[in-house]
Amino acid sequence: MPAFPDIDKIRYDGPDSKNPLAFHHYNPDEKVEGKTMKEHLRFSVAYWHTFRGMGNDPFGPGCALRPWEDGTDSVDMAIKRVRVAFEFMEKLGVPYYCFHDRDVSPEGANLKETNANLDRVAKALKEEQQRTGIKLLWGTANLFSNPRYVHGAATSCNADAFAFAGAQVKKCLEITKELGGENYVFWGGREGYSNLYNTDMKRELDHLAKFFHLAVAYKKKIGFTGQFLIEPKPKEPTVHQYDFDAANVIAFLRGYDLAKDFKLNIETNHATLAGHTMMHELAYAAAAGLLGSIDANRGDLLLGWDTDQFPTDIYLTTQCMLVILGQGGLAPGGVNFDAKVRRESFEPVDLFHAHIGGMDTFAWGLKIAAKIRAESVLKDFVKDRYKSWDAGIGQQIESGKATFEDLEKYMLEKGNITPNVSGRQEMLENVVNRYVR
Ligand code: XLS
Ligand code: NI
Ligand code: NI
Repeated sequence: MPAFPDIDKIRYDGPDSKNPLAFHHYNPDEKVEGKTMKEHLRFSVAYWHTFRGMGNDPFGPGCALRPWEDGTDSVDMAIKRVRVAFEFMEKLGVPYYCFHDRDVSPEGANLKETNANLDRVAKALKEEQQRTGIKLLWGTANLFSNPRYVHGAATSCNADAFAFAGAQVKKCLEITKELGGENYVFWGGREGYSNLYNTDMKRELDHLAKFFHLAVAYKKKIGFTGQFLIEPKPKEPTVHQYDFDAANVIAFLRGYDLAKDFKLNIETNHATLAGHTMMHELAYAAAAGLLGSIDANRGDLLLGWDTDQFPTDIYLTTQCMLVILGQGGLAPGGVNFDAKVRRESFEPVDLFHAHIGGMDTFAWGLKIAAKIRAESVLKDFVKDRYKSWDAGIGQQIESGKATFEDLEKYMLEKGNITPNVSGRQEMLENVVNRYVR
């Protein structure tokens, strides 16, 4: 029995189609800047939201209609759910998915049972991957839901929690490797603090770095070649998360000699929670050569938390794609929809509408960004704006030839300077609007 009997494979119908269950911009084989949309965007479905989210919020339980769920958290149900997930992803036409170990398979009475459960479910995941050709973008371990992680995992005051987390990540790395995962993500679910009165911050940060070094060592040991990614988030569930934002994570990685082994997975709603735009976070990570992948979603201007809504704003996706195209793409990373349907959108078909919208919005943003780049308007403006660095004193400073004495001599001769050029922000915003349609 199919889980979505009324839904056929979602097709590309073009921008003028009124069919809500069709793509209007995402045309997987269409080429943009020499690569297909499928290759550029590398879309992924998030198992946790789409197959485990029931719409619960702090004020009430989940009320999503998911006719295939039997209400148990059993391994049998987990395996049934795998079939549903792959039917969904196949009909949607996404090439990738992502999971936490605990999304796909339930915890047992102890680590041994838990691992055995995961092995059984992983077998079903592998079969479905082989049947459909859908691949694993990344795996990750849930180190935040179980009460054992109440004080965090790698940053817990309890060494046993660190040990359990290490064992859990070890297993999850093995499974991710077995399933051909192209990346592995660390999101510091409770790696932070709620109050500094009870916290040894220095010790916790050292432990977090230790945890990452152990993961790198094990990765090498088993020959897992996927990219390690850290996903910054400033707060929620803790008041302060240690992987606050891109700048913070990059400084941490460099300070603990980890920067060669990790890149960043940047999430829109986390960027805004940190008081940044998504474009800022992407540009910051890309500038360090560490932009690895993205969690695509958006927050709500009027709500202050990680609402994980599907992206529908073409300015946002245009800005994302400008940075992503600017660094030559995301692979082996991708665009993972870490996003969930609203509680009010409780029917199975809403899962399709949500993903179709997110995929179309990114495809549209890709097309717009490529047009902007083809006419080189922003690039030329920026190049020209910095031209004082291409010759004369600017060039001497950049190449390390000029000392403070040289700068003084130069300015004593020149006497004074006036602002050299307008930033033209409004004009450039108008220029971008010319392409956004
Ligand atoms: C939560 C995070 C989480 C990670 C994976 O806010 O976005 O879903 O992406 O652990
Ligand atoms: Ni995320
Ligand atoms: Ni998030």
